[in-house]
Amino acid sequence: MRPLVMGVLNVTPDSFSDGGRYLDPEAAVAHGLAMAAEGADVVDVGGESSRPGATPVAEGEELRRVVPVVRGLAPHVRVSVDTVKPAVAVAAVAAGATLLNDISGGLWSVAAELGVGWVAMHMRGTPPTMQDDPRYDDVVAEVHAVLRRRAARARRAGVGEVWVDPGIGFGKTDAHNLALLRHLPELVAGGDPVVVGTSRKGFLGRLAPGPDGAPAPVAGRLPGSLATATWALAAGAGMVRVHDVAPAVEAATLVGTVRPPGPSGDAMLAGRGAAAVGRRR
Ligand code: HH2
Repeated sequence: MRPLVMGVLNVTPDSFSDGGRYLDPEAAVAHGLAMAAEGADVVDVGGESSRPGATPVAEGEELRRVVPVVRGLAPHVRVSVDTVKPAVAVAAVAAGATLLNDISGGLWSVAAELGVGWVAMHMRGTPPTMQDDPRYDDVVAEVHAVLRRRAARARRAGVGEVWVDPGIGFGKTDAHNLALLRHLPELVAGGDPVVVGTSRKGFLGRLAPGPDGAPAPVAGRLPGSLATATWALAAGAGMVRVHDVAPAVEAATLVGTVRPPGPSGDAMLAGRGAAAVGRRR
């Protein structure tokens, strides 16, 4: 069984890489279906950008963006909703979403009440200011401890499918991101299936600049996105969140073939994460 791929679908005017492209619900649904056809196991629909410095979106506007797109996609592919607002989570689940992708890491009781899966992502601060000098004594230990605590709390609350995500780029310097990627095997060893999202993020451009020394622009970050997704999968992550689905599916297929079964690999997805797999198309 190969690890899973979550395709990103931002129904926003201002997301850092695909902002403005899928504001029209028809265009958004068409892109979601195209990602499903490329092999995405989950399409992650978001109506509020969380890029550094992003301005929060009003609840009514986020509902207006997200709900019709979830409704259009849910009969065809598993849909997650990328939101921190309980009302948006409730409406998206009513429209067919079965997974809450929660960058705040605080919606476990909502997931429990709705009877859906939950992705607990780690974020320090909030998007408007999270990149203003983030500091940790030991970023790996602190992030892993927070995620383990939240996952345990969610399971106690009755959430049957819990994923943890170190939140690359969310209140983290480039060095923090690298440390979290380097130490992914320890997070995997904790036993909760792990999601990782590096796709097209700014640190890739800074760490692997072009021949002229300039940071790679968003459009030039596919190699870095694939390299880090492959790294994460090889380290045992159960799912990667990506914009470019087709190459990620190919990478996931190859890693799934090479990688021995591990805590967040085949055995995990066949066990505790079975709900995720069972609800795939
Ligand atoms: N990253 C982004 C948004 N949601 N969810 C999880 N679980 N993990 C991530 O790393 C993650 C996430 C940011 O990327 P994107 O959605 O492309 O951009 P924007 O926030 O500008 O809409």
